[in-house]
Amino acid sequence: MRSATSRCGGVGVARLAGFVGVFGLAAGCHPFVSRGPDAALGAGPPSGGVAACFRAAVDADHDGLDDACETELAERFAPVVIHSSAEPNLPTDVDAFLTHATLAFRDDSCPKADAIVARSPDQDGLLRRVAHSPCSGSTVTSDGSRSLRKHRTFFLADVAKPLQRGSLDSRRWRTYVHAYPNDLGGVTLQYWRFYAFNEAGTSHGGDWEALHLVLRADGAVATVRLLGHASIDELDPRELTWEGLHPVVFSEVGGHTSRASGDGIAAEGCDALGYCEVSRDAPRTRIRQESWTGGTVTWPDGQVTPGGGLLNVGEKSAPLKGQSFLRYSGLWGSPGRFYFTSGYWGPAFNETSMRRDGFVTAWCAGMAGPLDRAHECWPSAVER
Ligand SMILES: [Ca+2]
Ligand SMILES: [Ca+2]
Repeated sequence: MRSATSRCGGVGVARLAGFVGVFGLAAGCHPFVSRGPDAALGAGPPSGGVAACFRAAVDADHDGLDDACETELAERFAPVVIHSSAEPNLPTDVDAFLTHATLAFRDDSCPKADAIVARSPDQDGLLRRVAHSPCSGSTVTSDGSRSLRKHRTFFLADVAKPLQRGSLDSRRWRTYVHAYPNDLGGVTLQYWRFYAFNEAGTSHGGDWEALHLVLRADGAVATVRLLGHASIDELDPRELTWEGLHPVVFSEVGGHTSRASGDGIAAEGCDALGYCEVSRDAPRTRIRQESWTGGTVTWPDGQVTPGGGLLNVGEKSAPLKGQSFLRYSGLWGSPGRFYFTSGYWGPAFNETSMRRDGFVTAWCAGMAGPLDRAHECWPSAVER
């Protein structure tokens, strides 16, 4: 992430708190595409609507929503992700990545605290690690402590160059879904994707990106949030292209930030010599990923391969299907010389639009319902 600016500019979620669904457009930002707005604006919630999800039969993640209904809703609205044909770092999934990963600890003011903790950890192996830094007397955990400036932290070391490419097997292109009740009386759907490396203006290991769909109680899409560079861009649904109920988002080349169009995203595959941009309508400029279960990936040469589908990961306090990586509070790449050349955090500790008090906006914006937000939305300790 973090290599360019959004065409519409970032609108901080905090600034819009209380007005979500009322103001959709940033000042000076006009809708540039409007396709399938009936679907986008709410003509097509799943049968039974969002209300059906609040009649929970099985609620293993304790958010007040029926788990199967969460997943069904997520499948219906799952995005089409357009990657550049020039993308150097393709998506992958957590389990494939961890196979080649090394968990370590670093305190940059106390070299004797540095340690290799585990090689090829599984998801559970990321948790319940404790490091004591003798210089400061600090005790840091791998599933609660968050290092504000990435100075004293657990981290997954940058993987070797060939693995930075990501998965050439598109069945590994997993999309991780976080669904929860929101303060509009509806459901927020977050779609997270993971990359082993970010090769852009500021390179770093471990990159997580997401878009959020904020559904109202009637099942209509009130707002689309795209994780930007330092803030979350809040868009009216009419600013995106839709294929039925599926929003189309464009991933910045190398940096992976989600955008509403391919404008300014470099690509290969144009007929003309010189600069070339990603276009949804020019197959040779893009890799088209359908993120829903059973969806496919279409490559610039026309080849079609299976996609990785969706996985409803549950909540940080109660992960589903063994996705305990949510609780890992360290970095997904090595600490670098600078903040922006260091690995980033996973979804539940994500830095984008994080509030000064540590509230993880990218994970918890507008969260309502029975979840314990004190536990769900803040790290349990903050380090330097
Ligand atoms: Ca649930
Ligand atoms: Ca959930």
